[in-house]
Amino acid sequence: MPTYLGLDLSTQGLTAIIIEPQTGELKEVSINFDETYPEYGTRDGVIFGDGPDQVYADPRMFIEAVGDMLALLAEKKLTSRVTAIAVSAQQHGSVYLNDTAGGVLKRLDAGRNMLPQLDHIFARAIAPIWMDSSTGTECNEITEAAGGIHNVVRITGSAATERFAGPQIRKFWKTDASGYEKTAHITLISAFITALLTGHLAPLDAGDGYGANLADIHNGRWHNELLQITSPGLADKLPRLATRDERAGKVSNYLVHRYGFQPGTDVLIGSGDNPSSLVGLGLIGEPHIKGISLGTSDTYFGYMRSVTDSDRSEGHIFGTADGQVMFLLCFKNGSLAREAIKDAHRLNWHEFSDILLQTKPGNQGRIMLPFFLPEITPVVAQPGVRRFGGLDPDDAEANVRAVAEAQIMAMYIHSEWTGQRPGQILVTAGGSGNMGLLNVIAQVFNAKVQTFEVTASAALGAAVRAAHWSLDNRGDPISWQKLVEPFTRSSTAIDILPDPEAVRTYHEDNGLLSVYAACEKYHLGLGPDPDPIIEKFKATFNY
Ligand code: XUL
Repeated sequence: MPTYLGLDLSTQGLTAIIIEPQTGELKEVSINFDETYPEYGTRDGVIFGDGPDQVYADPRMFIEAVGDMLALLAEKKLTSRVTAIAVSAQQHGSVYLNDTAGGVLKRLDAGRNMLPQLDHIFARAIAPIWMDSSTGTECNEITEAAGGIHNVVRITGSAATERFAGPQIRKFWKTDASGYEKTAHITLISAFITALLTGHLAPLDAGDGYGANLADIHNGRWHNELLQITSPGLADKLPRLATRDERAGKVSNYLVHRYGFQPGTDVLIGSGDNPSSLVGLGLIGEPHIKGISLGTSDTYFGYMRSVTDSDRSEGHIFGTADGQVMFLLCFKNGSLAREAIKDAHRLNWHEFSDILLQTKPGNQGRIMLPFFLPEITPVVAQPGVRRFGGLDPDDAEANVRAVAEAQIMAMYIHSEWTGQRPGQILVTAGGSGNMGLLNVIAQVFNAKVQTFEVTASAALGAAVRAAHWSLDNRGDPISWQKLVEPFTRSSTAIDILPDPEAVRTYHEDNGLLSVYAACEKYHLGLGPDPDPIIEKFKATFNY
């Protein structure tokens, strides 16, 4: 029976999921970057540059990981029945190739590892990734040249954003003109990994491609004016943009001979991990239920029926596998901030979760702004942790509650522009096993929360995209929801429901949401000292 392979290259590792829709069988294999490739010197999968704003990866590590993963799958005899493959990857990371790349990819010798053969295809040794925030100047330049922030949001779905490929490319051109000159192709990680599978350069999907500040989300094409503003000759260096799932090609002879794939195996265009998670959670076509991914980054996302223009500076619109759009908000200090608090107080994850289950919502008005790294939402350039309302840095319980409440309240507050509040939220990725955190989400969003046994929803989404396209192509179409259903068994016996008393603590007049918003505004220089609001909270809730 046919199987379908999804590969997700995330910030910290590579995961493969193979699904067999007819039997509902699923296999998962993972490689962790720090543990497996210590020679690259990564910390949590990434390499920091001169400051906390410079974050990149070595694309050669990605090649090693893909080769090792395919070898592992072959060893487990999982490759020969694969009918189609799709890639998911951390979004925004840009990869710079020279003009030998196309030819070298085509002529890989199946008797040798991939990396030594591909070592010389790079025009830039590093791939700046989504955690990089070193392009503030370039964002300002692009915004000004494009006639202001509202123009950029209206055209590209996002304000000029530091981690996006456009500002990153502009910085590369400004700081290394000869490196830029030698660059024949600029692609994103999802399309780069796809090219390793097909043996030729791949188109870029709109799920990842719209996250570059270079495309017009209204027609799905690169936007000429923005390309010209960004850097000279950029149009010739970018791949074609595809607005819905399509085939990128067949697996290369290299994959057939080295790893035992069948010669006709289809490879889809790749996509970002968030658009892939949307698929893996069964949210394609479903505008009323939203997703939260608690991975390295925390993200909040949902399917949209149409693009809504708004006066916003935050959040993004990306394309989806079915040619529509989704919204997304990204928070960089996700699991890394939770982990920093957990480690500072010498706790394990069980204890962290128990504290959240046992302590009272509202934390007596004590607030933390957990910006351990520069933050994406809201934009915070200078990292630093701030405490308000008498939060004692040594009080483990109060700090655990403060970090969790801050993160989820920020998610709630900054997603107001997306419109309708969900009655149900599906939570995925590593943090989704943390019951305490799930409870905080249910209370702050006043919504039912569900989680699943398979927490790698991006890899699952990639496998489902492969299956959906393949079955459709064979004239045997099946709905997204039906395909996902067998693989989304709930991980808890009961759904997590909001508790009305707790909801009141956040939402009532003078509730904690207003306290958090005031603290954040104050920190950003946009509002007065929040002390009076903290006092009002305490008076309202009898502290
Ligand atoms: C989304 C984003 C992150 C990465 C992490 O815009 O930057 O969620 O995709 O993998």
